[in-house]
Amino acid sequence: MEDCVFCKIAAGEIPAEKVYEDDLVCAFKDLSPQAPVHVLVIPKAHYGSVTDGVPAETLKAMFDAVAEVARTTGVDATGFRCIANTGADAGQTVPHAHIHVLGGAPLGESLA
Ligand code: IU
Repeated sequence: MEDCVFCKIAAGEIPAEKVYEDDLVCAFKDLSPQAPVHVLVIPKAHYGSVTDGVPAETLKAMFDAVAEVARTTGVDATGFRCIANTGADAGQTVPHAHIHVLGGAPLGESLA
């Protein structure tokens, strides 16, 4: 989608520190990390949120990417949090579906 920052990151038009990529999804380090490990997993195609008609195959690819990121960053051993802020009350600021992967330290009540 035109003027969507995450579409541009997925397309490589805006630089980001990508840590995983396949045909359907990519994952990159959050610009403003809220934990030692803070990665965003996004579909390459544009959906406004995780509940905006994302096909099952893409949702599976997103969670497979979460597992892969957790494994490669090591947080699978210590625990991590997945957050998908959806809509205004949740504080979603970027209207492109994404899952935050947070870990690397005890997270307490912290929310992305
Ligand atoms: P949220 O769930 O929509 O609130 O999260 C959006 C996240 O995207 C937030 O943590 C930002 O720091 C992050 N982000 C980014 O990593 N790179 C960007 O270019 C932009 C936002 I815009």
